[in-house]
Amino acid sequence: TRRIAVYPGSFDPITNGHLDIARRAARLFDMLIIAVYANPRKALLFSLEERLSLCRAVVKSSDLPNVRVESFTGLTVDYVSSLGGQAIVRGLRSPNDFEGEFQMGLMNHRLAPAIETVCLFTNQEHLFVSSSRLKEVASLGGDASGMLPSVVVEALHQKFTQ
Ligand code: COD
Repeated sequence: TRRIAVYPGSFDPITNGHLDIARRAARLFDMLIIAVYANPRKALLFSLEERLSLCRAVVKSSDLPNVRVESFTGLTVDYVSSLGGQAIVRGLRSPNDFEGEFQMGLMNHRLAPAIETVCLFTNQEHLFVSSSRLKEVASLGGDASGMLPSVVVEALHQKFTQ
């Protein structure tokens, strides 16, 4: 059977940290879906359409033939089930991330015992890469290149000079 994993997130916007997790997870599964959550409980900078199109542009330029980008609403476990998927992929940077992922993973397992959460550790170079911090850096005119795909650097620049 084809092994399908879903990497869900806000991706507001996608960073090199996200991309690294996606690239590594894509090697573990037949298909990886980067799943952009439509309405996370966070203040968003980018619309759903913008977050999707940035993810798609990044995947397209990254030679990841078994990675697709989709959006979803509702429960992550329901979305994974609807695709016939087996796993949820998440990334861990810190004990703080672990706390949140642990709680979410246990809840998701309770809701859907057949779906496993697979957490990958961040690469050291992406340890302090986060969408929220990079939005702050970009909004204040800092240089975020090297931490973000160039198409995202450009999109942030557009947002903050509009
Ligand atoms: N290195 C490694 N991993 C990273 C890095 C980095 N530099 N940056 C981010 N990550 C990881 C994050 O730790 C996370 O695992 C993932 O990448 C995505 O991060 P975000 O911030 O874009 O996405 P989140 O955490 O806001 O996504 C939350 C969801 C949308 C997945 C969640 O709210 C959800 O599942 N919502 C649907 C409703 C639902 O099912 N709720 C019940 C859950 S129990």
